[in-house]
Amino acid sequence: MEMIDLRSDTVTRPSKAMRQAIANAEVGDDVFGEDPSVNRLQEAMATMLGKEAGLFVTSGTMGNQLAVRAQTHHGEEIVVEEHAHVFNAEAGALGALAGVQARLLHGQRGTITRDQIAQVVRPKNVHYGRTALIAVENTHNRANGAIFPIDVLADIRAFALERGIRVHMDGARLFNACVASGRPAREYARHVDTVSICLSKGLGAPVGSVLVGDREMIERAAYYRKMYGGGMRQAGILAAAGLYALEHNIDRLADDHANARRLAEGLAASPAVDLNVEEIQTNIVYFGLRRGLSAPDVITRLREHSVLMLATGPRTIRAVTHLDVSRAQIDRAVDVCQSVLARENQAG
Ligand code: TLP
Repeated sequence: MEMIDLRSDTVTRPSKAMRQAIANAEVGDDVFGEDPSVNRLQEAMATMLGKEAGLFVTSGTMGNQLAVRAQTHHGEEIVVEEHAHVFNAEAGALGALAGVQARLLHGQRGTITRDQIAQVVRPKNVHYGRTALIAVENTHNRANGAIFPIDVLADIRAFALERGIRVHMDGARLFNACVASGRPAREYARHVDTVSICLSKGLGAPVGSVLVGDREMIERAAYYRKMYGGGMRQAGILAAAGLYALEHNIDRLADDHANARRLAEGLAASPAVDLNVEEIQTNIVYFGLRRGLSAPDVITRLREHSVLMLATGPRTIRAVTHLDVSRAQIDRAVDVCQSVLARENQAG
C-alpha cells in the first residue's frame, strides 16, 4: 500500500513540471555571482518581501544562522521564544557558530510580546552582553503552525528600533502564514530586518532557502555562507525549482491547511486524543495522547497501516500536511488513526 507520509512537509518530491524547470535551468558559477537562475530567485524573493537583496542558501538552518551571525557579535544576546527552531533544533549553532547567548521567553502559542522582551533587554552595563537581536518564528512549528500576529510584530519592531536591536524572522513557513491570514509576505517582512524562507517545505522544492534583508547585511551573510561551506557553484538547477515553487505552489497551500483541519477534526473525535482543533491555523498538527498511550507505540502501529507521523515526545505526535498528500489520503489517515487509537486504548 502507498505510504501516506505526514512526518513533515520536507518530504515532498519535485513534481514532473518542477523537474522540467530544473532540466531547463540556465546556470553559472554562483560563487562568482554568475548563476542567472540563482540571481533571479534571489531578486524574486527580495521583491516579494520588499527587501533590498536575497541570498540563496542550502537550508532553513543556514538561513537562520547566517542571519544571526551577520547581525550579532560574540558574547551578545538574542531574545527568542523557548520552543523556537533557531534555538532548539539547529544543533547548538547559536553558541557554536555565532557565539551568542539565547535569552528565552515563554510564548503564548509561539508568540512573544514587546512587554516580555522589554523585561529581558540588557541595560548598558559592563556586566552584560548586549541584546543584539530578537528572533520570531512565523509560522511557529512547535505551536501547531501558529501565525505570528502582525500587530504584535509591529509593536516589537517599534520597540526594537528605539533600542537599536535588530529583528529576524524565521519564516521557514512564512507563505503558509500569508495564505492563511490573507496578508502578503511583505506586510510581515516590513516589521523585521531579515527573513529566512524555506523552499523545501510546503513549497515543494527539493533544496534551499532564501535569506532576505538590506544589501549590506546580505553581503555580510554571503561572506559567512562561504565560511560555513555553503558557497554553491551551478546552483541554478536548485534555484529553478525554487522559482517554479514561487510561481505555482503558494496559493495551493490553502489545500494543505484544509487537509490539516480535516485531519485535526478526525483526530479530535477520538477520546484518546488531546487536541484543540481551533488552534490549527496552517499545516501542522501536534496532538497529545491520553490514558497512558505511548507515542512511539502508536507511531509503530500507524506505520503498519502505511501512515507515517512523528513522535515528538513520549505522548505527543506531529502530523504535517503538504502537496504530496491528497484529501483522499487524509481521509484514509483519519480512518487508520481512529482504528489504531481505539485498539491501543482498549489494550492500554
Ligand atoms: N523543521 C523540520 C525539523 O527540523 C523539525 C521539520 O520537519 O519541521 N525553521 C523552522 C520553523 C523549521 O521548522 C525548520 C525545519 C527549519 C527552520 C530548518 O530548516 P532546514 O531543515 O531546511 O534546515
